[in-house]
Amino acid sequence: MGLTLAQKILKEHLVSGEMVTGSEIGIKIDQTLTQDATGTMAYLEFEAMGVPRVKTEKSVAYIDHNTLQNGFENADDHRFIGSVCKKHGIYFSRPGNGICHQVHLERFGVPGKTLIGSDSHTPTGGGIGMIAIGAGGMDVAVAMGGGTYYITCPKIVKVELTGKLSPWVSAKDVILEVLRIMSVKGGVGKIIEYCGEGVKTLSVPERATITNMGAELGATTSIFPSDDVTREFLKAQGREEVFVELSADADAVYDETINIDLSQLKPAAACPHSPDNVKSVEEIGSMKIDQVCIGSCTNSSLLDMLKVAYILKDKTVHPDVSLSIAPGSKQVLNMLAKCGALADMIDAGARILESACGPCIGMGQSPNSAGISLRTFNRNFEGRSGTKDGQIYLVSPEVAAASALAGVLTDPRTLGDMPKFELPKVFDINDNMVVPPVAESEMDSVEVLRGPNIKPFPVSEAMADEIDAKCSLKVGDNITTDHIMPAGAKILPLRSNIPKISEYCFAVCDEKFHDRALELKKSIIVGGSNYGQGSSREHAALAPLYLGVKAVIVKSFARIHMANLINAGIIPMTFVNEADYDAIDQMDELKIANLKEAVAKDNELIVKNVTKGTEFKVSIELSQRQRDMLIAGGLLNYTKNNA
Ligand code: MIC
Ligand code: SF4
Repeated sequence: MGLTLAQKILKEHLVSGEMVTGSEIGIKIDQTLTQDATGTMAYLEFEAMGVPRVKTEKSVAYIDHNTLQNGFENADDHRFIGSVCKKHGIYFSRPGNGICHQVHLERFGVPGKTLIGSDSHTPTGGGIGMIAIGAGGMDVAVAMGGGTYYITCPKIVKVELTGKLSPWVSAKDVILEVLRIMSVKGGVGKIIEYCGEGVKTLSVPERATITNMGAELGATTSIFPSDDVTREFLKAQGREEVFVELSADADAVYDETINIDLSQLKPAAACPHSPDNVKSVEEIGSMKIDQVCIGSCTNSSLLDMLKVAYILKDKTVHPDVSLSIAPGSKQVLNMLAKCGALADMIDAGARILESACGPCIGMGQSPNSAGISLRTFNRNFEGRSGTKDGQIYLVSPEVAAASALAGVLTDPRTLGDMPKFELPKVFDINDNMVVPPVAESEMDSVEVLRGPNIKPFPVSEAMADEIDAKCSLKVGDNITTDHIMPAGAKILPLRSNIPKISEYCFAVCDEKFHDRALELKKSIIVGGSNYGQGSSREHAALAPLYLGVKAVIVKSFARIHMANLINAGIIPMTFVNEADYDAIDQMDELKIANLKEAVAKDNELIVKNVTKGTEFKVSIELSQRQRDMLIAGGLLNYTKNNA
């Protein structure tokens, strides 16, 4: 039986377990990336492991999220990360060099290699045939130290692409269609593999838009074959030598198949407040808009920006609309400047932002009250923009630019003929904003610089034999990590200060949660399905840990968040019978006896609802490694115990 491309790469990197769907496998990691909002913690954790130099083929730290610096905190964190990198063998991409995923694709990604990143959109690397997976900071720290990375051996979904995109229809519309079909939880436990004749009609940046936003499916990752298009891209980046041709075997067997005829797709938008709430632009109609933001790791490539500049050229942004544009990397921005496209954008009235995440993570550009904002980003979760009642629609750069001119949601197919947009034969290459580490022999001369905002991470204790605790919070379905641990300009600077950032934990859902949880000292959270979807931020586990949360009982978990909970020593439990969810109220007292014994070997345990005088079953189907880790009180304790 043949193998799919993802299976081939996983098999080649297999360190433990067997390639049996649903079982835990350990893989060797070739490359890692971090960004600054998760990186400070990841490097504190790396330091705590006591490994002098990273053991990966390449590890890169990017500064792209916390670039506002409206206080000393972010700058201190940047300085800390820069000095750790220099000492321990990590390449440091300075602020201004661009968004981690865009730059990594351009300058460092290698087909056939494994990459984990402390950011959920790491699957962008799947656009050049990598197995690129988003993970919690602690997992990335372990991988930098040469440790194995563990995942559930995924199902493989084949997305068979046929045909060719019509003019003004975009890669964004492809992934929005996949999201419409599969939903934000449809990809959990799966890798999405793109195949078929349509693949060769898509350039690398287009493929990367699709794999990037596969994160919104909850998928482990997404991947495209590495073919002539990949070779051309790498050649233009001056890196042809890393090219290898990769594809699935002709007789590969897939768990599911989805067929998409590219020629049938139309411009689409994900409506508030979920990336899978997809409608065609036609269907939504010409809604009046207040804001347009173009950029983010999904849609900030040179190709995207050239299309936007073409649409804006010699026109003016509608008087009622604010348009901001953040090119994804220094390379993109510089090439736009040199070819004159940047001038076209500026002329039209676009507000040019630095090459960073910016508005995507609520770092500025929050829309007006109840404002309608079209964004080329990947997430439109409630409140993420920084405006609680902001109405965010996710669209392609083509829809965004056409609408910014018209002042209403606009189908770009009304723009007339589309010229052929092509990638350059040679990109502008200048890696002067990437600081290499010092040689190992000189590492002792590098001092690690810490600011006062950097506080030690909370220590978890070995598991107690019983939990007798109140339900400090009950929430519904599809709770995102933006609910659990919000981001934005005010909160992000506190990413290296868990006690302080915990004050905002779940503030979107319940402002009193922090005080209540602290008062209770220990508690349990109850939630619905797809709990913890979205970001990889381990702060969504570390803040609850700090606030005394011992277990989370939900209908189902998102992958990265569940791994982060286990790493933090918080027990993830799922209802055996989902109807039991309804019978629990916030502040009910829940009791679990013989906990250690059950976590050590059982797949189910009984929870007593002392308040209601009832009991219900929860499932704790975990690997032995996860069980041992929970009993030890999380990954750091487990690693120390085993050292
Ligand atoms: C996001 O898009 O939510 C982020 C900010 O990039 C996060 C990482 C973080 O919270 O720092 C992600 O996607 O993992
Ligand atoms: Fe940055 Fe937004 Fe991409 Fe997250 S999704 S890495 S915040 S650009």
